[in-house]
Amino acid sequence: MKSVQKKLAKIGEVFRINGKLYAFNVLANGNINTTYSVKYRRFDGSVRSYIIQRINGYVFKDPADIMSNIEGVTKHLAGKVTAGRVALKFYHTEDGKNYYVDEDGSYWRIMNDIDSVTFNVCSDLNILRSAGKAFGEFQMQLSDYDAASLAVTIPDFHNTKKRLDKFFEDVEADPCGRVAEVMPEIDTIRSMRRIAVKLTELQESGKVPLRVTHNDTKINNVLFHKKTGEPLVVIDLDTVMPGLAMHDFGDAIRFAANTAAEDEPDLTKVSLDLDKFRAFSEGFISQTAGALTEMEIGTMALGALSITIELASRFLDDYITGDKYFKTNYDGHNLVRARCQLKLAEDMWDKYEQMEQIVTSIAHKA
Ligand code: GN1
Ligand code: MG
Repeated sequence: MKSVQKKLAKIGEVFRINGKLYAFNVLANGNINTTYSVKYRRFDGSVRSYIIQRINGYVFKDPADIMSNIEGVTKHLAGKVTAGRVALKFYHTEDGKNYYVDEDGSYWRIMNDIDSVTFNVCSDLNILRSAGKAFGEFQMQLSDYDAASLAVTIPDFHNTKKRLDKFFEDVEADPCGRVAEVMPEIDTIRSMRRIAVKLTELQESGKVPLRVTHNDTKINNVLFHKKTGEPLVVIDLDTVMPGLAMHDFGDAIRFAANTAAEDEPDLTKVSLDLDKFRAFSEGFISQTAGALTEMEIGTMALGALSITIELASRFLDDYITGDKYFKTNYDGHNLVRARCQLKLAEDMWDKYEQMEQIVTSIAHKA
């Protein structure tokens, strides 16, 4: 513990943070990077907190690329902050970099800690509507951002076709001998393959446009005002890349419109809540309707379904190949996550027409 504090203090020094680090704690929300909240006492006696993150070098092969994207995107967004919203601020080292590479080759960064509240599971429809608004706004604010200047931080991140090809290759190879135990889940993914890759095919044939998207729109990536519940800012910009609006919409639905958590082991609790779906859709579409094509509006529900199957395959792939990608809290955690996503995908399929109708009617009213 002491050595972690020492390490964090060293990072703070490199980023020229004023004062002395006197406390820290680990934030457990993310599945990839390691995140700390740190408290500093400034030399004038006041207290400030910051977020320090170590970027996961297994997942992000070139963290400097991420940080260059973040430099550009945060600057762009800072110029568009409206009343009631706040900007994300990344600190810089003496030589002007927004990251620091330590002696082990790990990449570190520091950003402002924003007084706020986040939600993992949320039943408040107003909050869900606000989250939709925040992600929609985010998308629109980046609509004039030069997509070509963005490095692709994870190639084919939401290429469901390639994800599934890789999944079935790993099933064939069975490197950890875990395949026999998950045959029913593999069969379910196989049976959903056709519908899951449809959106990728539409993208490949140019029927839906690439936009600058967030690509990791879990609702806990929106910070809300503690009292008013208004969205303050969208965080976690590691995967801002050219992508599909339907994936941003869909990933948010996958996470926030589930009646249970993403890793709920009791599958009887897992389903798609159409009220939550509607609330998020109202927020998202209110911001984006003017920009979206008919085809995009018509494939929002497909975005939710395909990304849920994609996530199921990513979790199960990680389980089959030895849990190297996502952080896990217990043995079999990735399998539990995969089962939960499959149950949700099945329920989404049952409610598919209703999802489509909800989105279409909101878009036509907007
Ligand atoms: C990862 O670390 P976190 O929680 O922001 C993952 C997302 C998944 C998510 C599932 C770079 O995001 O794609 O949807 O876990 N991020 C990356 O919880 O792979
Ligand atoms: Mg993330």
